[in-house]
Amino acid sequence: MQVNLVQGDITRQEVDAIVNAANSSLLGGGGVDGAIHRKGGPEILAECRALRASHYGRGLPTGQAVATTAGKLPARWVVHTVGPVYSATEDRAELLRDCYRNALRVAGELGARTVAFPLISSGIFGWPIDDAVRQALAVLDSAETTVEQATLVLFDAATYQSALSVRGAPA
Ligand code: AR6
Repeated sequence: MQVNLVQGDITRQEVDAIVNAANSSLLGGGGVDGAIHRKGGPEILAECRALRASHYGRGLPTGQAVATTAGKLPARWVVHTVGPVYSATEDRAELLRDCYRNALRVAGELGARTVAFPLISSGIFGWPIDDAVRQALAVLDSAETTVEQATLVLFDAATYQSALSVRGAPA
């Protein structure tokens, strides 16, 4: 799979599926989650509510992933995943990598060829940027999948520059 880093807003990505850094409630929040629901419209929330009423009565567990429509967004699907809250005393990196693995698996099962990811857990959930990039690339760079292209979308210039340095690409 080809892995690209871009600076931008994930809601504008012209890809088959975008990944949402959601919370277990699946009912929206701030950050990228808020932006996706705001721009995607109420269809996404309606499907999230249906998921809560059926398979995910207790919410979506951390590290797992589930898809809905992307509503009015250019993408066809939103794959919701729940990153771990960063902890300085407990290593939760495996759960963070699970988010990328499971979101990619769900996207592949849907038939998505192109998938955009935000830098999961690196905002409200407090994961240090450089390590968040390392965990994302550890999964994406070695993934065995039918997805052909993954784009890691970094929201601001500083995060994008950090991601380029972590990858060792010229800035
Ligand atoms: N496009 C791309 N990246 C974005 C966008 C955007 N439109 N907006 C923010 N980011 P966060 P988390 C970046 O906080 O840390 C929500 O309330 C942001 O700069 O969205 O996993 C959920 O409901 C950061 O680098 O997600 C959960 O409760 C990255 O996306 C909680 O926040 C992730 O930041 C999840 O926290």
